[in-house]
Amino acid sequence: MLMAYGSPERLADVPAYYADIRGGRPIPPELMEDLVERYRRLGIEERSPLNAITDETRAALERALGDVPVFTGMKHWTPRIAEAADAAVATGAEMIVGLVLAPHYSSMSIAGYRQQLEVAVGDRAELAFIESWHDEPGFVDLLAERVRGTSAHVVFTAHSLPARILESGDPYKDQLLETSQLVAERAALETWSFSFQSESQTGEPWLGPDILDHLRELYADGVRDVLVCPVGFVADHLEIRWDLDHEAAELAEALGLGFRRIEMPNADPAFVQVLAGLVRRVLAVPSEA
Ligand code: FEC
Repeated sequence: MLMAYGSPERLADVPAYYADIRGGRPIPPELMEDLVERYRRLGIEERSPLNAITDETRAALERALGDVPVFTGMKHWTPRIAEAADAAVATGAEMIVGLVLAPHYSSMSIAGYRQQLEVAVGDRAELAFIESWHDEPGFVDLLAERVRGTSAHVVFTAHSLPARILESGDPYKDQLLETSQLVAERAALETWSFSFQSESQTGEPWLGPDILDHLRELYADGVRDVLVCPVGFVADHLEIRWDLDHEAAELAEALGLGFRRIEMPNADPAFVQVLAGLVRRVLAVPSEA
């Protein structure tokens, strides 16, 4: 079961999608309008590029695994995790491996995928859930390859979360810093830092620094060229194509700061091999290599 956040398939789906993310909490109309506008400006009218990427990754993973069927289940859109679990059980699966297309564990992210999958599978099959893969050597290598040799200051980023997660000892931030450190070491980077991105307006403090403040600080410290490596995401979606490629890039331009980001792993064969390795390990299927 390859799980992802999910994206509205059409512009008309955005209100229902946002309502799902909010889990029943009311949505101020201006936030709804703002979200619809962001999707519109990305050119999403009738088809979502994010969902297409997830499906491409699913198909490539299935090919890489040989005889193991792979289903996609979305946390906030269709096909839902529950529908995908039903489809997997219907094929007679006795064991389901849960893998999320997000490498770092948090009680506010991965735990939600796990809960949806556990409820959906019930006692119909055995469940093996991969909680995090933030230090997976192949993943670290793949990112290191994309930043190696740069003369720019590398900024690693990930989705922010409400700061209260730290009070309960949530490993999210530590895992993000560990991935960043591992990639920086593997690529022998001279200068790097970490910042969060994509904070939501929920009325409570979120983890920082936010990338926009961070870019201003870097510029004030004399940095003139930045390469962003979003370690907390693996695909081109709203948070990459709007928050980084539009918002952050626009600020950098206004500051006079050179700004680029790495290509996301998406369905890159090397990345699919990393995912296949994680699944094989759980299934104890020997690698073909
Ligand atoms: O491209 C797309 O259509 C979907 C992009 C997308 C990804 C994503 C990943 C993560 N989120 C995480 C946490 C939160 C929390 C809230 C929240 C809100 C939103 C909204 C949109 C959205 N997220 Fe997201 N997230 C994506 C999209 N996210 C749209 C609602 C509008 C907005 O705030 O901008 C706040 C919920 C609330 O209000 O109660 C918390 C985390 C990840 C990375 C892990 C993962 O991928 O699961 C953590 C991709």
